[in-house]
Amino acid sequence: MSLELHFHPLSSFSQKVVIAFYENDTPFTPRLVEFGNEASRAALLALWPVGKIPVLRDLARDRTIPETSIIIEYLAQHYPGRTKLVPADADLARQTRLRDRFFDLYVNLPMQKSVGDTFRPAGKNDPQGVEEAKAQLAVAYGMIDADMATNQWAMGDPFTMADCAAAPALLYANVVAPFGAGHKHLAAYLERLMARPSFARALEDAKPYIALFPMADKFRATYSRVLGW
Ligand SMILES: N[C@@H](CCC(=O)N[C@@H](CS)C(=O)NCC(=O)O)C(=O)O
Repeated sequence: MSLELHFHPLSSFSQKVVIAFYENDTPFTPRLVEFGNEASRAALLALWPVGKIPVLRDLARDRTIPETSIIIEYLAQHYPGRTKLVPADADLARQTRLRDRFFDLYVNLPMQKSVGDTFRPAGKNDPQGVEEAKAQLAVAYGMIDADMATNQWAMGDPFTMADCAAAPALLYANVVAPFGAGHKHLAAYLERLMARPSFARALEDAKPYIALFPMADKFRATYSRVLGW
């Protein structure tokens, strides 16, 4: 198989790319990255010294492609399928990229900041940083809720790269900082995302690893009705 994805099924940015693969039934060989395993980490760093997952290897073209948005653009260009993850129209493509960046920068990263803080050694926590991250999430929630009052997906009708970015970011963000009763359009959007077969399949892949998530109990309590975990 030409495509190898170095990733972890629990990682939000990995799920973003896995959704893109599953949308178009694009075959790939999964390569599990385990940050706690020195050999696994060294193999990742040899591919991409920044050390972030996921990273795509395209053996047919001998290319290494890091960064989720770039990976999805690469798939859309070289392995297109029925779901047009990046619209052909230049204007719509730019709007898709804006929304994709929005979910990465203003939902996924502040969510990660809050989760990452729980891994810090005692005395090294960053409560102010976490507070700022949660304030950022609150702003993003309000903006997404307003958009989703009239939209099915981030770009309206078509499911795009922006929805791939939104799904895992919102899934975990809702555990870290629950949406609350005032964001019913946002909550309905996450429900639609979770019902989307590509994301449902990515979540099944993540299920065996959920105990590794530091807020696993809260995750199960939040989603037991929908996921049945
Ligand atoms: N901008 C990157 C972010 C990737 C990212 O933050 N991945 C996380 C996992 S969800 C990671 O590798 N964290 C490990 C670390 O920071 O050491 C992308 O879009 O690919």
